[in-house]
Amino acid sequence: MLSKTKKIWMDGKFIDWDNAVIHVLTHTLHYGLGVFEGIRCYETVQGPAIFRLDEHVDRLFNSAHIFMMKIPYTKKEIKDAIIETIRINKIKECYIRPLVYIGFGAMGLYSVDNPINVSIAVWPWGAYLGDKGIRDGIRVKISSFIRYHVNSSMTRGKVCGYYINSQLAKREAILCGYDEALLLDTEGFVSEGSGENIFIVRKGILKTTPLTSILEGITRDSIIRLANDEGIVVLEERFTRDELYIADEAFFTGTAAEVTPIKEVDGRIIGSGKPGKITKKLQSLFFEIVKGKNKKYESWLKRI
Ligand code: PPE
Repeated sequence: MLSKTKKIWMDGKFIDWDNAVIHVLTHTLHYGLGVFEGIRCYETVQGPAIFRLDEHVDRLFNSAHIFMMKIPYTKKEIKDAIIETIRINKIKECYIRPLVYIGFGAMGLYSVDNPINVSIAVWPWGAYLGDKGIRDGIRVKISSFIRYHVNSSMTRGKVCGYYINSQLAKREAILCGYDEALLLDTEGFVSEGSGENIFIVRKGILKTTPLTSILEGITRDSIIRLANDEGIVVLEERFTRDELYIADEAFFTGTAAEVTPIKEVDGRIIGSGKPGKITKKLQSLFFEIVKGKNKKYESWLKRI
């Protein structure tokens, strides 16, 4: 169960956690059209810092744009509300969940006159795939469920309904004794995890899925930038599950999952079965940056 904080921002007002409720006929609850973000705020020696706030808020507005939802606030208002929500809850480190949803009004699929509501909640959230997962790596199963075709549910938007596919994949993977699922795209190439992007390393080259069948991950973007700065060659190129099986290293990236090494896929050990050299290098750089210990990437942190 998640730990409560004090207040949740709902349409411009701070509401006590236990009173942050909505009507059962809220449109999004029935039909899944809502957009959201997942952002992390880390504790640093100079106080809490939000990682890549601008990019997350840009993506929230892009998701809403794709699905023709008009957010009744400016980007600045949303950013200020996020910062205020962290301050009012007096929390040093947290996960931040802004949600834009279609409110109570008409039912049925044509809901253009319903209100667009916004909420922002924060709560403490540890390692998504476990501390042991971050340290030693996780076991992954290729899902029997396929990532949506880009023309059935567009993958650039971070949309509520998109996650029924992820939940089917995740449940299947856990039921089979694995830690996480990896989905293939409609053409059979590797796409992404239930809530993560994927990278592999082969012969010193870092490879990640191109953006056509995946969410445009902000952690993915950060890792590409770090790898470039470290002189590691990065290819955004499709690859198959057997290329993953014979990779030297593999890891997942995501706001919740951070940088999580993959040690096994479908019973095949990846590389040495331990987090590889490049994975460890990028992972430690990532944690150094988010925890405010690397001045070079200071512009990625919004200090509050
Ligand atoms: N792909 C998917 C499908 C996805 O949901 C996420 C984030 C990513 C890639 C990585 O994107 P980014 O966070 O920008 O690096 N998944 C969010 C939801 C997790 C949840 O269980 O809720 C997250 O990590 O916040």
